[in-house]
Amino acid sequence: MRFLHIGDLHLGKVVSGYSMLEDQCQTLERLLDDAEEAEVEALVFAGDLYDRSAPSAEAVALLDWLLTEASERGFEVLLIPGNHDSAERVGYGSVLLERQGVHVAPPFAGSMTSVILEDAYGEVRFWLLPFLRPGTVRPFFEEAEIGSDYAAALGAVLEAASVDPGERNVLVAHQFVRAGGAEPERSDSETSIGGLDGVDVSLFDDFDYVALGHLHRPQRVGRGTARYAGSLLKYSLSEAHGQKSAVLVDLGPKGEVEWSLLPLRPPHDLREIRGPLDELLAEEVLGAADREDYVHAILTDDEPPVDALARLRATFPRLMAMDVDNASTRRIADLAHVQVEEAADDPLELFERFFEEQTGREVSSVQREFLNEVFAECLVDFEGSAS
Ligand SMILES: [Mn+2]
Repeated sequence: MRFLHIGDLHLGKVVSGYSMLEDQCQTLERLLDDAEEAEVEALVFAGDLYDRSAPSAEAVALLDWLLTEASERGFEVLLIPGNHDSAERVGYGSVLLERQGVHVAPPFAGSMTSVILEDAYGEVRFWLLPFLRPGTVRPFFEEAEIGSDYAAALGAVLEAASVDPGERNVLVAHQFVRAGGAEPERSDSETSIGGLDGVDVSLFDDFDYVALGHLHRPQRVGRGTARYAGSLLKYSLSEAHGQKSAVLVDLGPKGEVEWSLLPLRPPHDLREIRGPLDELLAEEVLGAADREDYVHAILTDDEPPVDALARLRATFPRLMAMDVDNASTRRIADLAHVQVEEAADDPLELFERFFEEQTGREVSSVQREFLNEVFAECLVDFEGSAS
């Protein structure tokens, strides 16, 4: 059986003020085409379908379209709610959807549900685990010592499910999973803190494949058959350098699992450009890539022109952010580590030293005159309020 494992959709997400809805829609449509082409039987969505637990009307309409389209194209669809979703809202109409081959994990009510699909080798059991917190699990396992321990909570749920390791089993889950002591690679668009909520992948040894959602960078967790598919799009500047993908999984007879990455094809990339402004805006540079992309511009000019932001915006309609990285900003970053060796009695002198550290220049006489005035005013205010 061949299925496609897809990670965090976050439908309705807004990044740096830009709604991602249109890009999400187009990327999903291309993904459905690719899935058809690859003769995939089932689509597995591993949670965070929406970006918010109370999603916008447009986001709901997009998921509605996705499920309808997937079902009409003949795919079996499996989905679970993630930590961004409301399990109840995602579960709306799920009994009716089931009849159309759309299998939604219901809100947790004490046990893990499963769906059986069949292929030439027999049955494959897909276990659908909604995102779980210890507090959600505790009331159903009063004998177990769960407390606030994620591993204990998941362990209790898995044990109660009595997974038959002789069968073919696939787990769909949305948790923070690590392998041994190794920390997975994180992205800025994730909201999990990834401390106490981490569980070890060895908890899932009975499953032939583990389809994970939660972390936004595509990656394996220990073994190659336990994976985060990664998010549908790049949802933060920290993801500019990666490539998003879905995982094409082939289940053979028990014990035989193969996988490969299917790159996602968003209409606009999110990328980082770095250099002096004039270079970034040079025709030959602009001609080499799509200026409709989401762009994070990092200027390295010693003194960026005052109209830099306006010129970037005029060239890149989807400019996400502009930052400056030059000797002066690095010095500021370094200042955090500089110890003040001796405190100056005179605040003006202290400021002049700070100014020099930052800019590499001495305060000019005109600047000193201005500073004198400002300091005189401030110190009066300060001494006035102190009394
Ligand atoms: Mn997520």
